[in-house]
Amino acid sequence: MNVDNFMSELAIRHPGEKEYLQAVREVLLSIEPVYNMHPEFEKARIIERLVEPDRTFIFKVPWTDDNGEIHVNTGYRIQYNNAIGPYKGGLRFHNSVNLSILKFLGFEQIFKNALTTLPMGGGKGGSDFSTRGRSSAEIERFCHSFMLELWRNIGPNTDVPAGDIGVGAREIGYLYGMYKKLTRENTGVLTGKGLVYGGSRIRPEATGFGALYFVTQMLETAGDSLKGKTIAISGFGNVAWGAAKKATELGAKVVTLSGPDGYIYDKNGLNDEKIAYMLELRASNNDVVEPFAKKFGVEFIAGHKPWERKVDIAMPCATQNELNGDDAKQLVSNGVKMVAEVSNMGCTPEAIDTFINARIVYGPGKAVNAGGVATSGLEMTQNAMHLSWSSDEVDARLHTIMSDIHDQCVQYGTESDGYINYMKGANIAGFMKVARAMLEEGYLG
Ligand code: 2IT
Repeated sequence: MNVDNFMSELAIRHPGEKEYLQAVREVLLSIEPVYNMHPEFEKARIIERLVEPDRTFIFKVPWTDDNGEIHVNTGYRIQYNNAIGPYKGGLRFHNSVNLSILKFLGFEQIFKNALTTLPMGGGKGGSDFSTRGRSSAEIERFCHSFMLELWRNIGPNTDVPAGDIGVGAREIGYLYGMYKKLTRENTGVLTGKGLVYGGSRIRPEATGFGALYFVTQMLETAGDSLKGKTIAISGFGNVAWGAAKKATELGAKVVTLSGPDGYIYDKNGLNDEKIAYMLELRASNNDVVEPFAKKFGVEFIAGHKPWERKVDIAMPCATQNELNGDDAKQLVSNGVKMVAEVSNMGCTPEAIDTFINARIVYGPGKAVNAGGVATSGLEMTQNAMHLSWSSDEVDARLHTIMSDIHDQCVQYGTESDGYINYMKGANIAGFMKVARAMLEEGYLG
């Protein structure tokens, strides 16, 4: 395989799908040497089969607002690859959603899920519907309409959706209610459910907590520790909340949060009260972070990103391509020690190159944020066994999984100078598992 040639052909087949092409290119560049050492992969056309989703559902989602006006959005579910388990991945409700973004997310999800050690394939879905400014009743009607189409294509052993940006416990509840109504089944077909109807303990915290367990391991491997480190976090949603909570608990100082409107800088670091307020702010459906600065009298820098601050660790927790090449240069010149991507594809290729060339430890999203989907996998296990585990039990399993992912990155990503290229490690480890399963299952697998 030659990556450039392959990518040129793929770009012709899928014109304009820039996020999708970006995600595929990153993985192919990492795995190229390994791939070319295994002629059986080339012969089985593993790459050609991997980059195309098994199938994609695109459907109309009509709904009515509180004034009785009719709106129409587009709904999607991409069943990408089920070589190692049922399709698994979140639903994103945001006005930026399009096919390219969901394909990039679904593609990433294949490798991420493989890294978790649990039997889960890759999928993703969502809609260009935004919950911003919408009442709960409107969101409920939208979710019902979305599920009226989706339900035929999912199932606890075929495809198990969860949340992502814009889809939290409230949306999962409405979606689950409708699924149950239509199928007359209560089989836990979604994850991220409320605790009282089959959700798992620690699932809301899992992405952020898992990220911090991973960061702790990266630091320990580099002979360092989290205590006293300053951290820049972007976003202020569920993922940023979990990360801020665990980072603070482990003795680090979180000094920033951000929204589409700018970022807040809190030189003293967040405390429990401020972290708890993040949930309230998110639940207000406002999508802006400035009220946080107003409430606590901290600095707000409109229209800027947190990456201009001098910190030890940068943790993008918002969305794709939120940290670009210039941001990376700024962080490096300010002496950043580590970058842990918690959002999916949070760093642009230029940013990643900048970190790796400067030999700064960079943890890619598909490893760092895998605790979220891993805990979804644990929710599936509990549902299948008709029981629920304690927080300690789930947290212990999450610890073990994150540490296993870290080991896989070290195994496949350690370079000759001793630098651990976590991106390469995660891509190769995830790919090898899926590729082997596809080989064993034959060309339709
Ligand atoms: O990007 C992700 O891994 C998620 N949004 C979570 C997916 C899941 O199935 O829990």
